[in-house]
Amino acid sequence: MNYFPKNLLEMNGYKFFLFGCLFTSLTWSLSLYMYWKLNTRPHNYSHVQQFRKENTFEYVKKQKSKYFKNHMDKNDLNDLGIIKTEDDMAIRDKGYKDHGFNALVSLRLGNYRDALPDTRHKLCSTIKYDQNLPNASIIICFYNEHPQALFRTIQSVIRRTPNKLLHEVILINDFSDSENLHQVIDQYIKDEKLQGIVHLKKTNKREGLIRARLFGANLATGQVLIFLDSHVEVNTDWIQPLLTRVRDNRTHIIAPIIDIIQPDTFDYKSSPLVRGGFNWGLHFKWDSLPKGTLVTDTDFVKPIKTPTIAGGLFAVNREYFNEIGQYDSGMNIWGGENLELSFRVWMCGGSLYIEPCSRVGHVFRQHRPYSAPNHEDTMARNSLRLANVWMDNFKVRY
Ligand SMILES: *[C@@H]1O[C@H](CO)[C@@H](O)[C@H](O)[C@H]1NC(C)=O
Ligand SMILES: *[C@@H]1O[C@H](CO)[C@@H](O)[C@H](O)[C@H]1NC(C)=O
Ligand SMILES: [Mn+2]
Repeated sequence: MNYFPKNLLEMNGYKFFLFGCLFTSLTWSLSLYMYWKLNTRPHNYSHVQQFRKENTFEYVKKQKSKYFKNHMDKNDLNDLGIIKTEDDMAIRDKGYKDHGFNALVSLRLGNYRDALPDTRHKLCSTIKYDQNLPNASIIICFYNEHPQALFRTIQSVIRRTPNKLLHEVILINDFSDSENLHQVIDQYIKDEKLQGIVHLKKTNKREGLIRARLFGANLATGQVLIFLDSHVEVNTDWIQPLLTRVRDNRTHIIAPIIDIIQPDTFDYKSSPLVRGGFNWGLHFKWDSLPKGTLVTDTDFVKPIKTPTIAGGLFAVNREYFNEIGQYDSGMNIWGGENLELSFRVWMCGGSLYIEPCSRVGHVFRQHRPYSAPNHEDTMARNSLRLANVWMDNFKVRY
Protein backbone atom coordinates (compact mmCIF):
# COMPACT_ATOMS: atom_id res chain seq x y z
CA MET A 1 0.00 0.00 0.00
CA ASN A 2 2.88 2.28 0.38
CA TYR A 3 3.46 2.84 -3.33
CA PHE A 4 0.13 4.68 -3.88
CA PRO A 5 1.17 8.01 -2.36
CA LYS A 6 4.50 7.71 -4.14
CA ASN A 7 2.65 7.31 -7.45
CA LEU A 8 0.55 10.40 -6.66
CA LEU A 9 3.69 12.32 -5.90
CA GLU A 10 5.13 11.31 -9.29
CA MET A 11 1.86 12.32 -10.98
CA ASN A 12 2.11 15.75 -9.39
CA GLY A 13 5.69 16.03 -10.55
CA TYR A 14 4.63 15.30 -14.16
CA LYS A 15 1.85 17.85 -13.93
CA PHE A 16 4.23 20.49 -12.72
CA PHE A 17 6.66 19.55 -15.45
CA LEU A 18 3.99 19.70 -18.19
CA PHE A 19 2.57 22.96 -16.86
CA GLY A 20 6.07 24.39 -16.76
CA CYS A 21 6.66 23.38 -20.38
CA LEU A 22 3.39 24.95 -21.47
CA PHE A 23 4.11 28.16 -19.61
CA THR A 24 7.61 28.43 -21.04
CA SER A 25 6.50 27.85 -24.58
CA LEU A 26 3.71 30.39 -24.20
CA THR A 27 6.18 32.96 -22.92
CA TRP A 28 8.52 32.18 -25.78
CA SER A 29 5.78 32.39 -28.37
CA LEU A 30 4.72 35.72 -26.99
CA SER A 31 8.31 37.04 -27.04
CA LEU A 32 8.84 35.78 -30.57
CA TYR A 33 5.59 37.36 -31.68
CA MET A 34 6.55 40.68 -30.08
CA TYR A 35 10.01 40.44 -31.62
CA TRP A 36 8.46 39.81 -35.02
CA LYS A 37 6.07 42.73 -34.57
CA LEU A 38 8.66 45.22 -33.39
CA ASN A 39 11.63 44.10 -35.39
CA THR A 40 12.84 46.71 -37.84
CA ARG A 41 15.26 44.59 -39.82
CA PRO A 42 14.43 44.49 -43.54
CA HIS A 43 14.70 40.80 -44.38
CA ASN A 44 11.86 39.71 -42.13
CA TYR A 45 9.27 41.21 -44.40
CA SER A 46 9.94 39.70 -47.77
CA HIS A 47 6.38 38.34 -47.88
CA VAL A 48 4.93 41.81 -47.36
CA GLN A 49 6.91 43.10 -50.29
CA GLN A 50 4.45 41.41 -52.61
CA PHE A 51 1.94 44.07 -51.64
CA ARG A 52 3.51 46.54 -53.94
CA LYS A 53 5.64 46.46 -57.03
CA GLU A 54 8.62 48.65 -57.66
CA ASN A 55 6.61 51.50 -59.08
CA THR A 56 5.24 53.30 -56.07
CA PHE A 57 3.82 56.35 -57.77
CA GLU A 58 0.21 55.58 -56.96
CA TYR A 59 1.23 55.58 -53.38
CA VAL A 60 3.07 58.87 -53.55
CA LYS A 61 0.12 60.55 -55.23
CA LYS A 62 -2.08 59.58 -52.31
CA GLN A 63 0.43 60.63 -49.69
CA LYS A 64 1.88 63.67 -51.32
CA SER A 65 -0.63 66.39 -50.57
CA LYS A 66 -0.98 65.36 -46.97
CA TYR A 67 2.70 65.11 -46.18
CA PHE A 68 3.74 68.12 -48.15
CA LYS A 69 1.09 70.38 -46.64
CA ASN A 70 1.63 69.32 -43.10
CA HIS A 71 5.32 68.82 -42.94
CA MET A 72 7.42 70.18 -45.74
CA ASP A 73 6.54 73.80 -44.97
CA LYS A 74 7.93 73.38 -41.52
CA ASN A 75 10.98 71.59 -42.88
CA ASP A 76 10.28 68.90 -40.34
CA LEU A 77 11.62 65.54 -41.37
CA ASN A 78 10.72 63.68 -38.21
CA ASP A 79 7.31 62.51 -39.35
CA LEU A 80 8.40 61.35 -42.78
CA GLY A 81 9.58 58.02 -41.43
CA ILE A 82 6.40 57.14 -39.56
CA ILE A 83 5.08 53.70 -40.45
CA LYS A 84 1.29 53.46 -40.56
CA THR A 85 0.59 50.47 -42.76
CA GLU A 86 2.24 47.27 -43.86
CA ASP A 87 2.84 48.90 -47.22
CA ASP A 88 4.88 51.62 -45.54
CA MET A 89 6.94 48.98 -43.85
CA ALA A 90 7.45 47.04 -47.07
CA ILE A 91 8.64 50.13 -48.93
CA ARG A 92 11.05 51.04 -46.18
CA ASP A 93 12.48 47.55 -45.82
CA LYS A 94 12.84 46.82 -49.51
CA GLY A 95 14.49 50.25 -49.81
CA TYR A 96 17.15 49.44 -47.26
CA LYS A 97 17.89 46.22 -49.08
CA ASP A 98 17.91 47.65 -52.61
CA HIS A 99 19.27 51.13 -52.01
CA GLY A 100 20.91 51.25 -48.59
CA PHE A 101 18.64 54.06 -47.37
CA ASN A 102 15.12 54.64 -46.07
CA ALA A 103 13.13 54.63 -49.31
CA LEU A 104 9.89 55.51 -47.49
CA VAL A 105 11.35 58.84 -46.40
CA SER A 106 12.85 59.34 -49.86
CA LEU A 107 9.43 58.69 -51.41
CA ARG A 108 7.60 61.09 -49.13
CA LEU A 109 10.26 63.73 -49.60
CA GLY A 110 9.30 63.64 -53.28
CA ASN A 111 10.96 65.02 -56.39
CA TYR A 112 12.40 68.18 -54.92
CA ARG A 113 12.92 69.76 -51.55
CA ASP A 114 13.06 73.45 -51.37
CA ALA A 115 14.39 73.98 -47.90
CA LEU A 116 18.01 72.92 -47.61
CA PRO A 117 20.17 74.62 -45.00
CA ASP A 118 22.81 76.85 -46.61
CA THR A 119 25.89 75.19 -45.13
CA ARG A 120 28.48 77.50 -46.66
CA HIS A 121 30.67 79.84 -44.68
CA LYS A 122 28.96 83.24 -44.44
CA LEU A 123 31.59 84.88 -46.66
CA CYS A 124 30.61 82.63 -49.59
CA SER A 125 27.25 84.31 -50.00
CA THR A 126 28.94 87.71 -50.42
CA ILE A 127 31.08 86.57 -53.36
CA LYS A 128 29.92 87.93 -56.73
CA TYR A 129 30.64 85.42 -59.45
CA ASP A 130 31.40 86.40 -63.02
CA GLN A 131 28.35 85.96 -65.28
CA ASN A 132 30.56 84.85 -68.09
CA LEU A 133 31.55 81.36 -67.08
CA PRO A 134 32.00 78.25 -69.22
CA ASN A 135 28.90 76.01 -69.31
CA ALA A 136 28.61 72.49 -68.00
CA SER A 137 27.44 69.03 -68.97
CA ILE A 138 26.29 67.27 -65.84
CA ILE A 139 26.82 63.51 -66.03
CA ILE A 140 24.85 61.29 -63.69
CA CYS A 141 25.21 57.51 -63.91
CA PHE A 142 22.82 55.27 -62.04
CA TYR A 143 22.15 51.63 -61.44
CA ASN A 144 18.80 50.56 -59.87
CA GLU A 145 18.45 53.99 -58.25
CA HIS A 146 15.37 54.87 -56.20
CA PRO A 147 13.35 57.10 -58.58
CA GLN A 148 12.71 59.96 -56.13
CA ALA A 149 16.38 60.07 -55.16
CA LEU A 150 17.30 60.47 -58.82
CA PHE A 151 14.53 63.03 -59.43
CA ARG A 152 15.72 65.14 -56.52
CA THR A 153 19.22 65.03 -58.00
CA ILE A 154 17.90 66.23 -61.37
CA GLN A 155 15.51 68.85 -59.97
CA SER A 156 18.06 70.31 -57.60
CA VAL A 157 20.50 70.69 -60.51
CA ILE A 158 17.90 72.31 -62.74
CA ARG A 159 16.54 74.69 -60.12
CA ARG A 160 19.79 75.67 -58.48
CA THR A 161 21.91 76.17 -61.61
CA PRO A 162 21.65 79.37 -63.70
CA ASN A 163 20.18 78.41 -67.13
CA LYS A 164 23.08 79.86 -68.99
CA LEU A 165 25.56 77.63 -67.20
CA LEU A 166 23.62 74.42 -67.62
CA HIS A 167 24.36 73.03 -71.07
CA GLU A 168 22.76 69.62 -70.47
CA VAL A 169 22.16 66.84 -67.99
CA ILE A 170 23.19 63.40 -69.25
CA LEU A 171 21.66 60.45 -67.41
CA ILE A 172 23.30 57.10 -67.98
CA ASN A 173 21.28 54.08 -66.97
CA ASP A 174 23.98 51.48 -66.42
CA PHE A 175 21.82 48.54 -67.44
CA SER A 176 19.59 48.58 -64.35
CA ASP A 177 17.77 45.33 -63.65
CA SER A 178 14.24 46.55 -64.28
CA GLU A 179 13.03 47.81 -67.63
CA ASN A 180 10.32 49.58 -65.66
CA LEU A 181 12.79 52.01 -64.06
CA HIS A 182 13.96 53.24 -67.46
CA GLN A 183 10.37 53.88 -68.56
CA VAL A 184 9.49 55.64 -65.31
CA ILE A 185 12.40 58.04 -65.75
CA ASP A 186 11.68 58.55 -69.43
CA GLN A 187 8.06 59.39 -68.59
CA TYR A 188 9.16 61.74 -65.85
CA ILE A 189 11.39 63.67 -68.28
CA LYS A 190 8.43 64.02 -70.66
CA ASP A 191 5.96 65.01 -67.92
CA GLU A 192 8.30 67.69 -66.64
CA LYS A 193 9.09 68.82 -70.20
CA LEU A 194 12.80 68.37 -69.67
CA GLN A 195 13.56 66.71 -73.04
CA GLY A 196 15.53 69.74 -74.23
CA ILE A 197 17.98 69.60 -71.36
CA VAL A 198 17.92 66.11 -69.81
CA HIS A 199 19.07 63.23 -72.01
CA LEU A 200 18.52 59.66 -70.85
CA LYS A 201 20.79 56.96 -72.31
CA LYS A 202 21.30 53.34 -71.51
CA THR A 203 24.34 51.08 -71.77
CA ASN A 204 24.01 47.77 -73.65
CA LYS A 205 25.40 45.76 -70.79
CA ARG A 206 26.46 46.35 -67.21
CA GLU A 207 29.55 48.57 -67.54
CA GLY A 208 30.14 49.79 -64.00
CA LEU A 209 30.56 53.35 -62.84
CA ILE A 210 33.83 53.98 -64.65
CA ARG A 211 32.89 52.96 -68.19
CA ALA A 212 29.36 54.36 -67.75
CA ARG A 213 30.88 57.74 -66.96
CA LEU A 214 33.12 57.52 -70.02
CA PHE A 215 30.05 56.70 -72.10
CA GLY A 216 28.43 59.89 -70.78
CA ALA A 217 31.58 61.99 -71.17
CA ASN A 218 31.87 60.98 -74.82
CA LEU A 219 28.31 62.17 -75.51
CA ALA A 220 28.77 65.48 -73.70
CA THR A 221 29.28 68.75 -75.56
CA GLY A 222 29.48 71.32 -72.74
CA GLN A 223 32.75 73.07 -71.94
CA VAL A 224 33.08 71.57 -68.47
CA LEU A 225 32.11 68.08 -67.33
CA ILE A 226 30.63 67.71 -63.87
CA PHE A 227 30.15 64.18 -62.57
CA LEU A 228 27.52 63.66 -59.89
CA ASP A 229 26.17 60.66 -58.02
CA SER A 230 22.52 59.75 -58.56
CA HIS A 231 21.47 60.41 -54.93
CA VAL A 232 22.61 63.97 -54.26
CA GLU A 233 21.03 67.40 -53.83
CA VAL A 234 23.07 70.39 -54.95
CA ASN A 235 22.95 73.46 -52.74
CA THR A 236 22.82 77.25 -53.27
CA ASP A 237 25.23 78.61 -55.92
CA TRP A 238 26.97 75.27 -56.09
CA ILE A 239 28.15 75.51 -59.68
CA GLN A 240 29.61 79.02 -59.96
CA PRO A 241 32.71 78.45 -57.81
CA LEU A 242 33.44 75.15 -59.59
CA LEU A 243 33.21 76.72 -63.04
CA THR A 244 35.20 79.77 -61.95
CA ARG A 245 38.13 77.60 -60.83
CA VAL A 246 38.08 75.46 -63.95
CA ARG A 247 37.95 78.57 -66.12
CA ASP A 248 40.89 80.15 -64.26
CA ASN A 249 43.09 77.13 -64.86
CA ARG A 250 41.97 74.39 -67.24
CA THR A 251 44.27 71.80 -65.65
CA HIS A 252 42.53 72.07 -62.29
CA ILE A 253 40.04 69.47 -61.17
CA ILE A 254 37.64 70.82 -58.60
CA ALA A 255 35.45 68.90 -56.17
CA PRO A 256 32.69 70.44 -54.02
CA ILE A 257 32.38 69.84 -50.29
CA ILE A 258 30.28 66.72 -49.89
CA ASP A 259 27.62 67.46 -47.28
CA ILE A 260 25.90 64.62 -45.48
CA ILE A 261 22.36 63.46 -46.19
CA GLN A 262 21.55 60.98 -43.46
CA PRO A 263 20.30 57.67 -44.96
CA ASP A 264 17.55 57.05 -42.36
CA THR A 265 16.03 60.52 -41.99
CA PHE A 266 17.41 62.43 -45.02
CA ASP A 267 18.50 65.12 -42.64
CA TYR A 268 20.97 67.47 -44.36
CA LYS A 269 24.16 68.26 -42.42
CA SER A 270 27.23 70.31 -43.15
CA SER A 271 30.57 68.54 -43.66
CA PRO A 272 33.79 69.88 -42.17
CA LEU A 273 36.61 71.12 -44.41
CA VAL A 274 38.99 68.22 -45.00
CA ARG A 275 41.12 66.97 -47.87
CA GLY A 276 41.62 63.65 -49.57
CA GLY A 277 44.50 61.23 -49.05
CA PHE A 278 45.19 57.55 -49.48
CA ASN A 279 46.99 54.76 -47.70
CA TRP A 280 49.38 52.14 -49.08
CA GLY A 281 46.43 49.77 -49.40
CA LEU A 282 45.35 52.30 -52.05
CA HIS A 283 42.21 53.13 -50.16
CA PHE A 284 40.95 56.67 -50.26
CA LYS A 285 40.65 58.41 -46.90
CA TRP A 286 39.88 61.86 -45.57
CA ASP A 287 42.71 63.74 -43.86
CA SER A 288 42.40 66.79 -41.68
CA LEU A 289 43.95 70.00 -42.97
CA PRO A 290 47.46 70.97 -41.83
CA LYS A 291 47.46 73.13 -38.68
CA GLY A 292 47.24 76.82 -39.43
CA THR A 293 45.27 76.37 -42.68
CA LEU A 294 42.02 77.73 -41.30
CA VAL A 295 42.72 80.84 -39.24
CA THR A 296 41.03 83.90 -40.72
CA ASP A 297 37.54 84.02 -42.25
CA THR A 298 38.94 84.20 -45.77
CA ASP A 299 40.76 80.90 -45.20
CA PHE A 300 37.34 79.27 -45.17
CA VAL A 301 36.52 80.32 -48.73
CA LYS A 302 39.87 79.56 -50.38
CA PRO A 303 40.14 76.40 -52.46
CA ILE A 304 41.85 73.57 -50.61
CA LYS A 305 44.66 71.86 -52.49
CA THR A 306 44.15 68.14 -52.15
CA PRO A 307 46.30 65.14 -53.15
CA THR A 308 43.28 63.02 -54.12
CA ILE A 309 39.54 63.35 -54.57
CA ALA A 310 36.76 61.10 -53.31
CA GLY A 311 35.71 60.64 -56.93
CA GLY A 312 31.93 60.80 -56.81
CA LEU A 313 31.55 64.49 -57.55
CA PHE A 314 33.93 66.76 -59.47
CA ALA A 315 34.26 69.27 -62.28
CA VAL A 316 36.85 69.08 -65.06
CA ASN A 317 37.47 70.91 -68.31
CA ARG A 318 36.14 68.55 -70.98
CA GLU A 319 39.07 68.98 -73.35
CA TYR A 320 41.59 68.54 -70.56
CA PHE A 321 39.81 65.37 -69.40
CA ASN A 322 40.19 63.98 -72.92
CA GLU A 323 43.80 65.11 -73.20
CA ILE A 324 44.86 63.24 -70.08
CA GLY A 325 43.14 60.11 -71.39
CA GLN A 326 39.94 60.25 -69.34
CA TYR A 327 39.56 57.33 -66.93
CA ASP A 328 41.20 53.92 -67.26
CA SER A 329 38.47 52.16 -69.23
CA GLY A 330 39.86 48.76 -68.24
CA MET A 331 38.66 49.28 -64.69
CA ASN A 332 35.54 47.34 -63.72
CA ILE A 333 32.40 48.42 -61.85
CA TRP A 334 33.69 50.41 -58.90
CA GLY A 335 36.71 51.36 -56.78
CA GLY A 336 40.18 52.81 -57.28
CA GLU A 337 39.23 55.06 -60.19
CA ASN A 338 39.33 58.18 -58.04
CA LEU A 339 42.96 57.60 -57.02
CA GLU A 340 43.87 56.62 -60.57
CA LEU A 341 42.45 59.89 -61.86
CA SER A 342 44.19 61.82 -59.08
CA PHE A 343 47.59 60.24 -59.90
CA ARG A 344 47.02 60.80 -63.59
CA VAL A 345 46.34 64.49 -63.00
CA TRP A 346 49.52 64.95 -60.93
CA MET A 347 51.69 63.28 -63.54
CA CYS A 348 50.11 65.32 -66.31
CA GLY A 349 50.83 68.69 -64.68
CA GLY A 350 47.40 69.41 -63.23
CA SER A 351 46.17 69.83 -59.67
CA LEU A 352 43.15 68.90 -57.58
CA TYR A 353 41.22 71.23 -55.32
CA ILE A 354 38.24 71.14 -53.01
CA GLU A 355 36.06 74.23 -53.24
CA PRO A 356 34.55 75.18 -49.84
CA CYS A 357 31.85 77.48 -51.29
CA SER A 358 30.36 74.70 -53.42
CA ARG A 359 28.19 72.32 -51.42
CA VAL A 360 26.52 69.14 -52.63
CA GLY A 361 24.59 66.89 -50.25
CA HIS A 362 25.12 63.18 -50.78
CA VAL A 363 23.16 60.30 -49.27
CA PHE A 364 25.76 58.20 -47.49
CA ARG A 365 24.16 54.83 -48.01
CA GLN A 366 24.42 52.20 -45.29
CA HIS A 367 25.94 49.77 -47.76
CA ARG A 368 26.66 49.64 -51.46
CA PRO A 369 23.58 47.73 -52.63
CA TYR A 370 25.23 45.92 -55.50
CA SER A 371 28.34 43.88 -56.23
CA ALA A 372 30.14 43.07 -59.45
CA PRO A 373 28.24 40.57 -61.64
CA ASN A 374 30.63 37.67 -60.98
CA HIS A 375 31.41 38.78 -57.39
CA GLU A 376 34.82 39.96 -58.48
CA ASP A 377 36.66 42.21 -56.02
CA THR A 378 36.79 45.12 -58.46
CA MET A 379 38.38 47.45 -55.91
CA ALA A 380 41.42 45.15 -55.60
CA ARG A 381 41.62 44.50 -59.32
CA ASN A 382 41.38 48.18 -60.20
CA SER A 383 43.91 49.14 -57.55
CA LEU A 384 46.37 46.60 -58.97
CA ARG A 385 46.04 48.21 -62.38
CA LEU A 386 46.60 51.60 -60.80
CA ALA A 387 49.72 50.41 -58.96
CA ASN A 388 51.19 48.85 -62.09
CA VAL A 389 50.53 51.84 -64.30
CA TRP A 390 51.44 54.78 -62.10
CA MET A 391 53.50 53.76 -59.12
CA ASP A 392 56.79 52.55 -60.64
CA ASN A 393 59.16 51.75 -57.80
CA PHE A 394 56.54 52.52 -55.17
CA LYS A 395 54.25 49.73 -56.26
CA VAL A 396 55.95 47.19 -54.00
CA ARG A 397 54.35 49.08 -51.12
CA TYR A 398 50.84 48.24 -52.22
C1 LIG B 1 27.70 75.97 -74.08
O1 LIG B 1 28.89 76.30 -74.74
C2 LIG B 1 28.99 75.79 -76.05
C3 LIG B 1 30.36 76.09 -76.58
O2 LIG B 1 30.73 77.41 -76.36
C4 LIG B 1 27.88 76.40 -76.90
O3 LIG B 1 27.93 75.87 -78.22
C5 LIG B 1 26.54 76.09 -76.27
O4 LIG B 1 25.50 76.71 -76.99
C6 LIG B 1 26.50 76.54 -74.83
N1 LIG B 1 25.28 76.09 -74.23
C7 LIG B 1 24.40 76.90 -73.64
C8 LIG B 1 23.23 76.27 -73.00
O5 LIG B 1 24.56 78.09 -73.60
C1 LIG C 1 47.67 76.00 -63.86
O1 LIG C 1 48.03 75.17 -62.79
C2 LIG C 1 49.27 74.47 -63.00
C3 LIG C 1 49.53 73.58 -61.81
O2 LIG C 1 48.40 73.04 -61.33
C4 LIG C 1 50.41 75.46 -63.18
O3 LIG C 1 51.59 74.75 -63.44
C5 LIG C 1 50.08 76.38 -64.32
O4 LIG C 1 51.07 77.38 -64.40
C6 LIG C 1 48.72 77.05 -64.11
N1 LIG C 1 48.38 77.79 -65.30
C7 LIG C 1 47.95 79.04 -65.26
C8 LIG C 1 47.59 79.65 -66.57
O5 LIG C 1 47.85 79.65 -64.22
MN1 LIG D 1 26.96 57.64 -53.66
